[in-house]
Amino acid sequence: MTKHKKLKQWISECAKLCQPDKIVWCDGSQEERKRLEKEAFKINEIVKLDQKKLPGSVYHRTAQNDVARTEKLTYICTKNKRDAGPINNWMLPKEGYRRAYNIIRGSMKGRTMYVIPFSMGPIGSPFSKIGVELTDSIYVVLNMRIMTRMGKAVLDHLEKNQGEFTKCLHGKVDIDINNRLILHFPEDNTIISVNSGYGGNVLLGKKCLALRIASCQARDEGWLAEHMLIMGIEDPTGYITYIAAAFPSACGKTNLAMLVPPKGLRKKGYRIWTVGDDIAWMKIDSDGKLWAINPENGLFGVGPGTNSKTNPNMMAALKQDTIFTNVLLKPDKTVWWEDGDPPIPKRGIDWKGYPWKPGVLDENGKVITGAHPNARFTVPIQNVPTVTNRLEHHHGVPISAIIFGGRRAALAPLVYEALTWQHGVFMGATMASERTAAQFGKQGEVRHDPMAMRPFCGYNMGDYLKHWVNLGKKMTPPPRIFHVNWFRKDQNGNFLWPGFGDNLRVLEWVVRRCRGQADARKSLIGFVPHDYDLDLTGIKLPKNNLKQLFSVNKKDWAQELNGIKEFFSSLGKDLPQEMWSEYNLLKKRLD
Ligand code: GTP
Ligand code: SPV
Ligand code: MN
Repeated sequence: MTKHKKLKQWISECAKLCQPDKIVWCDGSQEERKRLEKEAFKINEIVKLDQKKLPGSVYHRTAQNDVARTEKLTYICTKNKRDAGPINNWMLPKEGYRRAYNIIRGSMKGRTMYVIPFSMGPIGSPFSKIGVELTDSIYVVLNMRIMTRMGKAVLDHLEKNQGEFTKCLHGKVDIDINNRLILHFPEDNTIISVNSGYGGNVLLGKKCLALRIASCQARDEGWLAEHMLIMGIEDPTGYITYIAAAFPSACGKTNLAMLVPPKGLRKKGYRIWTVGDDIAWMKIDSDGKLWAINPENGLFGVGPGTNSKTNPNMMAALKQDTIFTNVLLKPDKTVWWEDGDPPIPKRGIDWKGYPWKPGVLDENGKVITGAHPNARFTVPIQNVPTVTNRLEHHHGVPISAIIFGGRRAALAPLVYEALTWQHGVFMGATMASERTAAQFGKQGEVRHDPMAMRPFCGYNMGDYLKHWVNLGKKMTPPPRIFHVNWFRKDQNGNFLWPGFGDNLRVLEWVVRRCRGQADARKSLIGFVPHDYDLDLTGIKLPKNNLKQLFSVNKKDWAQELNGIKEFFSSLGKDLPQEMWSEYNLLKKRLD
């Protein structure tokens, strides 16, 4: 079985609890993949797609009640409530284990329990963390194969060092939303997920380990685990500047990380390198600089809206070896989603499994979509044409700028730069965004989402912000911090900024700021580019748009300040004093 004592003991305890018929150790081989796919085809857990048009790709549908992360059912279990903080759902560890064990007990009778040893980060890197996920879902195994480095090499490494690992237990049970729980035990380095089959709830290396558990480890060990993309921007001289950017779920990380430079900038010689699209682990190295790795090995991206115009690199990546979840299945055994590549199919089977035709309305008069708005694809990062060659480098890449951003129809300008690190932390702490389909709840509602970590910070939000403030003092110098908003709209509800590839026009200014090559103007809220600092060659942007994109409306900001005050107050006395000082400074500037 294994020479790792603790692992052996934990697995036998879980087997006794869940009572699977069989235990299968995953080695990560191609033979294993073929075998598991075959088994899953047989029980209809996945569907084989046309192997000429989409070689190596498969299709999966989740239960209708199980299409996004369920934040209400996600808990941090700590001995003291204070450690989970005012934002997280909290439970006592004892209570958490009792409830989860009662749900999962005996639930794997007649099923197989798969053992997945996986590494977040290159195996053996000082950044990396190992986890072992036990699951009764072949879909989870097939996804973990893509999303992480997994199998025999990881187990060998773990055994050699008798090292620590995160215990990740997942059981589908009955996919019953009323008994669904996603529990994190940072004090025990343990995760338990029951009654779900949706990515963010069950690919336990991703949000659960690499953010919620890792953020606690990062607090204790002095680094950062963040909901950020990482990309390299190569300028015309061949110099690559690396940036990390935090946007809430479904707000553009994947798209930005692999953007195609618009013609003018491409001609100048700009090139993009994709390092990661969702998670960044960042550490201060002996040079006093912040270095980052992407702990993942694949992308779990949003389908709808992805097409050859908005994201040609992703469309190229999806040509093979992809798992498509909750998209439209076409009669020719290929796939499609809303705002995907034309033509719109004449018919197909929708994400719920029903026959579908475009334009048909439901009983409420709403168009029935072929794909769920949070339909996703799972694809190896090596498929992306712009993938960096630094992915396996144990030291990662040096980060020059950190970018925060959200989906704000009003208020936030296209881009502005923090005056200091501490001001930048305040900008991140006061981020707000409209809710998207990536999580259950009222869509479009603006909510505060500090550093895009509201659903993912595994400890007290106040302590988390204090950690950010403190780390800034240890770097020489710290990265510059920026805020962007690709989603500002005009009075008629149209986006003022074209977005996607054109976002590089903003990033060019960011990069040039980092390299001391670009000027800025000081506004009330931070540094902004002069009109002449943004290269708008070849873009058809109405003149008034730029003015609107950068307008700072005092009345709107006064209202924003009220919202910030209310939000900060809700964080209680754990919020670091530095955040209130920045609040007062901004208030003074605006008065
Ligand atoms: P998660 O995987 O949930 O963390 O999301 P993400 O942050 O990676 O978001 P993603 O890049 O998948 O984009 C989500 C949605 O935003 C898609 O529908 C995109 O088409 C849309 N989007 C991305 N970038 C832009 C942009 O610059 N402008 C506009 N208007 N829409 C964008
Ligand atoms: C997100 O919701 O931020 C995602 C998708 O990246 S999930 O893995 O489901 O959390
Ligand atoms: Mn995400």
